[in-house]
Amino acid sequence: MRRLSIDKRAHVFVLTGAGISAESGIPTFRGSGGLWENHPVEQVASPQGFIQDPALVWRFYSERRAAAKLVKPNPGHFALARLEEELGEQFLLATQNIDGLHQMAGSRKVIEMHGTLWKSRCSRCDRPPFADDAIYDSKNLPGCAQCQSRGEFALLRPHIVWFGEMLASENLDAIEAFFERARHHRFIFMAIGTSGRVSPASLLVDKANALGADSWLINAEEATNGGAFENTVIGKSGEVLPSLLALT
Ligand code: BJW
Repeated sequence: MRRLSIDKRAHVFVLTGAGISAESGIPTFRGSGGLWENHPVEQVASPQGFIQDPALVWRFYSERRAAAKLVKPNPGHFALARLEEELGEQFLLATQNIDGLHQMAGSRKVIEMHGTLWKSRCSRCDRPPFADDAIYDSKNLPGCAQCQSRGEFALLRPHIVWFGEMLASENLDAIEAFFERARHHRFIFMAIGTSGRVSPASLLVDKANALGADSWLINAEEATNGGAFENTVIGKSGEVLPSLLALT
């Protein structure tokens, strides 16, 4: 296997997925014991699922809020925060995770592609998303105060990107702008702890390759889009990243 060498001139883009938080105790989606086992994905992570059974969806995300409050970042999260400190604007982290562990480890600029567990928004009006870590009882689902003030009723929903929903365009634009800058330098693309099954995140490697990036996959097993990477390191991110990401 080739050695990864990151020097001060490199531009590094990192995409993370559920696997990076596995060693912190958060189950992945598609592994054994994965989050979807008790709930079919479309029941809890789609707009249709929310319309059909908002209580089930809020129970699912409330349980995840409660569990995420108890966990801490692991050495993989810390290694990425250190690399950002060293590379500054030459580094960008985009995560599919909603747990906030990268920020807790010290990462400053984090693109949360699939939203965050720690905000809610109205399912109907244009009130901006707001901080919310409440655990909701299924008999007492949260309503929107802004709609209520107009004499209307609408449920709050988690500020999460569900299946079939568009990702925020400002996030995709920020990734594209970084790629555009990085292509003129030594460009390293890394995907860490992600099965490569969910688009558009899974397609970023193809874009990066087309712009001349050196692409690396760091995962506990081969990924669905694994063939797109020039280099693969099979292992646990918390064990692999601290030495792999050390500057040369
Ligand atoms: C370790 C490790 C350790 C373990 N160290 N590694 C047909 C109909 C409708 C839509 C589509 C369709 N076909 C395709 C689509 C598009 C769809 C999609 O991709 N679907 C596929 C499932 C087929 N995507 C979307 O809908 C997206 N929007 C979109 O495309 O808009 C345009 C559009 C609209 C309408 C139609 C078509 C296009 C939105 C995607 C939103 C994803 N949301 C979720 C849930 C919400 C967040 C939450 O509740 O947490 O996000 S799905 C779920 O998967 C979650 C994750 O972020 C995401 C990715 O999963 P991830 O992170 O890769 O986790 P795992 O578990 O899959 O993998 C973990 C890996 O880690 C494993 O490989 C382990 O081996 C490894 N690992 N321990 C290193 N210690």
